[in-house]
Amino acid sequence: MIKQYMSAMGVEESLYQNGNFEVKTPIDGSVIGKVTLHQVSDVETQVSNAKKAFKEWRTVPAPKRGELIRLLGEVLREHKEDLGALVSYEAGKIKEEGLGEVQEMIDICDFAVGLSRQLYGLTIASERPGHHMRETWHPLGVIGVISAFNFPVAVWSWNTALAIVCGNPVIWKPSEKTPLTALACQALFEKALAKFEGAPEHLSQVLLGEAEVGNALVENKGVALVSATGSTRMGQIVGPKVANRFGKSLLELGGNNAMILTPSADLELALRGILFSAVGTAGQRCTTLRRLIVHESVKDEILPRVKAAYENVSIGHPLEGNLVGPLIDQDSFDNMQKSLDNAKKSGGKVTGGERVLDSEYPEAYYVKPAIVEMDEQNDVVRNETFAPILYVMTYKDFDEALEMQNDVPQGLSSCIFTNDIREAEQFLSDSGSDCGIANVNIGTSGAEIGGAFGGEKETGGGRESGSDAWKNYMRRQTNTINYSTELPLAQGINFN
Ligand code: UN1
Repeated sequence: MIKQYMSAMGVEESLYQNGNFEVKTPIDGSVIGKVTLHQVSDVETQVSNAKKAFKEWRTVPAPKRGELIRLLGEVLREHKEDLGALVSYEAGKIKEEGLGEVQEMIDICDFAVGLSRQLYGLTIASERPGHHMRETWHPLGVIGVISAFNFPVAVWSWNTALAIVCGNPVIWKPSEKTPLTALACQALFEKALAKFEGAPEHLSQVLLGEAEVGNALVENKGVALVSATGSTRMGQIVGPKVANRFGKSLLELGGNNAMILTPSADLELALRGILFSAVGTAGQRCTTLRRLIVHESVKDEILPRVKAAYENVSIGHPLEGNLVGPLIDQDSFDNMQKSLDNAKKSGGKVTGGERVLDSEYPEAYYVKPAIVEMDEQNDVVRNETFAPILYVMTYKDFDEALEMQNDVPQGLSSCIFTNDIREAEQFLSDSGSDCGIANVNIGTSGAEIGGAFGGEKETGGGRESGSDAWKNYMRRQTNTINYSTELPLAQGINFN
């Protein structure tokens, strides 16, 4: 199976069959590939290759750079099914979500192509006669991308499509849990390159490895920007290391996303919003709905319906029409059980959460998504567990709900379901949700690529994907140009 997809995408067998690092599918725990990991010493080689590529690529006009990404978008359209299925095998996503992830890649390519003609700067009014001021944007340098298992291909594309049109080469260290999809993306990038003239070698490189290889990339002074997606713990290591060498970082870390469900809400809509956001991707999105803050008058109406919907959700092989696939591995399952135990100890009432299909798949971890009713938002709730656990808490007045929404260390995504315009606008106001993403009558997950994606506090502060996130991949320059025959000084200083 894997071979069929890999060869369709042009990945050489030697790259994923002869290595000594085993890649397992979360679907049944079997080995689906054997790759060779890079060594720490390979990092310097890749960085110096990338630096050479940078010198050439930055001189190619941006719209022409956009043409390469247009071709990448075409190749992705051609191989959407192959790559989508591979995402399912390697990350355990259901078919629809694997395809959806590839669609995000295609969308960001389209966005980046348009952007390649719109890397706009500013003209600024100068205070001096005969002077012009401008602000211009220039390619930044080597971009290091560190990505997580749960969006094994889209996160690479958000960074790479923008980095390339902005004039930069990319070195990508994917999660060690998902190296096959990374090799496939690299092969697809090379297919696009084959149709393009004038690109240097090593514009895109893949660096396979574990923490020490990632660390070498983070510490390498030749990497201008490190864009890292993963846990808050990882970000706490990466951020200070990059800052210490005055590099730039773009961090996309944990989320603890909430929905405020108000008395005026359309409950049918809310139910669907809860279901996709809380159990979709088996709770393994950084935008997964983890907290339901429901008005006390609505709880008894909505909760039985949520529980019934949870009972009906089909769990199983992600490519056989189910809605919930496996967790990524045993660690993930163990962490989920630990959080559920802690929740129980602190008074939580747990429904679901148990392992299922274990006789059919003894080496894989399928679970019933869990609902945990809590009396209060305690530290168990404040901690992000990357698994399908939805904590349910009630509120009395709206200010209390807002307070609870913001009273967690993370600040990625949030939403409110209401038909009351005052509540909706307050939620979106300066004193409302403190998250990078705040939605009305839409769940917390499944953001479109056109907006800036990311969040505040322990989420790391970075923004990638749409809006003006491209500015992360460029350096800003302020220019003052004197076209007069005088040399007036700013601030009216007389220096004669
Ligand atoms: C992630 O989980 O790392 O908004 C990214 C979403 C997707 C991206 C999630 N567009 O759910």
